[in-house]
Amino acid sequence: MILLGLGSNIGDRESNIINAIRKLESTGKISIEKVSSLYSTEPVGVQDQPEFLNAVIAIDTNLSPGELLTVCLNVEKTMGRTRNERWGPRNIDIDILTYRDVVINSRKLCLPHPYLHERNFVLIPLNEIAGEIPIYKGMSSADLLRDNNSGSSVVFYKKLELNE
Ligand code: GSY
Repeated sequence: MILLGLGSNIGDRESNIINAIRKLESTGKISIEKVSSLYSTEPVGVQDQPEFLNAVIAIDTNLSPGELLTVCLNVEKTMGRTRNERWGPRNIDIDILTYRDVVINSRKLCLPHPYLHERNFVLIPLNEIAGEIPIYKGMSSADLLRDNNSGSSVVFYKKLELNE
């Protein structure tokens, strides 16, 4: 399974996430298989910034991990994403969380995503669409959430409707 995390905390956050998913699909190289709900999430890292909306999607593609990263970065760029502060606010963020069972540790890309297992804003939406998939040391999001009840606040916001 290939899982992407999406987040936004500037502007129309819901439209930003929907537009990003549509743009990924409109490349013609990515099919969207599952989409989680949107969650309102407490900022992690720099805390003095607006709340995020986060979602996780499952996709399929013949793109390699590196090619997929390029597509994600291009979508961010076409949406006007500028990379200012490392952990700061952003209109859109698209992270590759897992790419099947591929492991990569390069300067440009680490797979699985290195913070995947400790971020409630990823684990909770991921658990909605792929709760049984091993994502970290053989553990699933369901296992990780069971062991971790001290994380940052994540609250259901609304179902994500792509066809409106
Ligand atoms: O790495 C994703 C960007 N990001 C987020 C996010 O998407 N959601 C929350 N809640 N906090 C975050 N901190 C960073 S950086």
